[in-house]
Amino acid sequence: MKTILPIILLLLTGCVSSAEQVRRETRHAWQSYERHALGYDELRPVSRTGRNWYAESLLITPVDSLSTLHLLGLREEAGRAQRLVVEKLSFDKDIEVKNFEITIRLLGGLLSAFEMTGDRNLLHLAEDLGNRLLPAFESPTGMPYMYVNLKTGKTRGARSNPAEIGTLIVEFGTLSRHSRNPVFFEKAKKALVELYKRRSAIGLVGEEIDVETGEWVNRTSHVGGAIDSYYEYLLKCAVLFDDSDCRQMWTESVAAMNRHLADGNWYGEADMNSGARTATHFGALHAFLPGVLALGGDLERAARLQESALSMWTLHGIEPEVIDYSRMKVVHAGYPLRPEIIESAYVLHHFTGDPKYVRMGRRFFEDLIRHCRTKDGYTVLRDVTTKEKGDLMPSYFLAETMKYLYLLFSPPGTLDLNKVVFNTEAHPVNR
Ligand code: DMJ
Repeated sequence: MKTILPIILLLLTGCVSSAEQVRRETRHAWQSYERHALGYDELRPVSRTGRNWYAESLLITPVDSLSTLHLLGLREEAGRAQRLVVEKLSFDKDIEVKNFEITIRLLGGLLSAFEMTGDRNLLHLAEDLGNRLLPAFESPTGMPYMYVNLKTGKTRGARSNPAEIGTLIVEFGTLSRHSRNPVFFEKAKKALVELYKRRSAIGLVGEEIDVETGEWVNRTSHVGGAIDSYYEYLLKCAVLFDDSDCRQMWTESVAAMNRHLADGNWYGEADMNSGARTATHFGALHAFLPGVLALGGDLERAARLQESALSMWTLHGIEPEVIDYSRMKVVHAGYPLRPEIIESAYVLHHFTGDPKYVRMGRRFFEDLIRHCRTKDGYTVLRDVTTKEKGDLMPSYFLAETMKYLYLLFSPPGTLDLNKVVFNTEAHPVNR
């Protein structure tokens, strides 16, 4: 029964619209969390247990799921999630958290749900969290430390990377707007500018930098994990806040990226100073780029790169974490339920109207059901070549993967992409 259930579900697809199916699967994932991991940060769907990121729970899955549950009209589930968050979530905890992850999942999730519902309890939680994260920016350069203690404000982790330094302004800027306190926007913008100022003569950034000395520790440049959403937020800062500095930084950065990292129909790795190719790797995280290129107006490059990403997905019937595109061989075989390729299909569909992106999404969804669905939610794969399952449903599966699938299959009026900007965790905030 275990193995035929996904097939039965796929056979039923003819009778129900794709968007409705995504709603049902989202309900399945959320209710599985409620059943086996309620109160924990994340669900382990195979062992049917919960896990926390730190010594105490920050309700990461409930907060990260809020905007999706509201958007999909899962009213009862959204109500339960929101009550849990409002009644139980407190940031007054002596724990050291990752500034970037907590910002994109919790600050972004709270602010987006506040905008959707008007529930000021969510804004108060966001303000409290924002204030507790602020000490992270107290480095000699203004670029944030990687970790901050929520109670004491003690920081740690001077070695950081462009993604963790530069992926804060959508959330901190939105918090400034709602709290009428400019300090959040100012700190996040300074971090972004200080990082940009340290780009190389050919306009690239590296993979690791010391926020105290401002010196690069690793000079490898690419568009994958550790750098990816830095580029995303340069553009989204320009779009969301109509910020001319961000617009200029994006324009110059995307030109350098296209010049030195683009490699045929892929984007590879290069030395940030010389531009010399250092590896021909591309992966699930890199697959955010077609969506960002499309948002930036370069539909042609975006469409070509999305076709490359699709060929990575179809190599083994579901997407590996990293491949070597020169040989089309898997380098890292896991699939942690990542959303980026689906997000890009959704954004490209919005801008082009081309139905091939809906067909692409249909394929992603069916493969997810086939390989990652369990009786109690969805799980990561350890290896896409063998389809061996792991035991985790990361919170971004509900925040992002299911939301972008739903939006891709829904009528255009469901959410107007011209009126919102998605943070990197898929929480929409109003322009
Ligand atoms: C999410 O937390 C965010 O999308 C982040 O920018 C990258 N990693 C995960 C999803 O893959």
